[in-house]
Amino acid sequence: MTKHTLLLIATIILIVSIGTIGCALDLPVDAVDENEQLTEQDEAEEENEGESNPNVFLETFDTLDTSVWQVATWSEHGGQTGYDRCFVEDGKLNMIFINDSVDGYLNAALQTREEYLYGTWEASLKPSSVPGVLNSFFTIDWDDMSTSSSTSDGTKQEIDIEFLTYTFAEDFGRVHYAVHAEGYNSYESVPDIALDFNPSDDFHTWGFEITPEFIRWFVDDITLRTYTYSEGDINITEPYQLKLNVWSKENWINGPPEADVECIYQIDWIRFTPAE
Ligand SMILES: [Ca+2]
Ligand SMILES: [Ca+2]
Repeated sequence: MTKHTLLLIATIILIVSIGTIGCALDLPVDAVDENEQLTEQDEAEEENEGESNPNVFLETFDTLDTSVWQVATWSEHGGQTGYDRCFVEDGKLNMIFINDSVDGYLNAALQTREEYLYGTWEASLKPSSVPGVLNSFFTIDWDDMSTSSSTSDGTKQEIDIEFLTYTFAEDFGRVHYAVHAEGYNSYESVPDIALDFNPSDDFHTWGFEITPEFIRWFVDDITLRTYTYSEGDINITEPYQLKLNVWSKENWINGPPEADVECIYQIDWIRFTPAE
């Protein structure tokens, strides 16, 4: 063999060796990628438990889908709502109240375009830690959608979860529950339910089950209150929209919050599982 042939063989061996090492290095990298994908998929499946049921409504707020949600752009509870204070960021819906020193109360609200009735609502919520604002999660039959003559001719049947942020303290807080309907006496939690944690410290799963006989409110699978229709005047009988909003006033909510401070209410996901 000539020197050139030897050099050629040596070069080929070197290239094959580098290729083999490259493949060997590639293997664990691929394995890590697969693991990462599996982990993300597992997390999504965990968050989307029940997704196989086609009747389950699940919103994870990866985007703000305006075909599902109507973002309020009107004035309500003495404040102007708008897209600026109702937006998705990092997989979470942010709803912001500002006691603006120039423009006054700036609110936020959004509601489903579809209607729902019996079933269980769950939502991962983290209310604002700033005292003096109300953060809500509620049902409202504002409009009887079967009639076009009026857009406010619903029963006003309403089921509330309301956080009054002034009640929050270290390892403590309160949550307000209520049921309303036009022309009927309301059911309200008085005094409001005491909690052994501050709801603004972290996300918790808040929700209620609505049946033809009762309403049951819970947090993280612990039942906090049950209202049986036979103990009051109001039955939930009509389809409703789900709505969330942030607002303030002096009495009851103990507002307003400090001027120009962003009071941020975060919602990670919302799920509705219809009754069988
Ligand atoms: Ca109507
Ligand atoms: Ca989310």
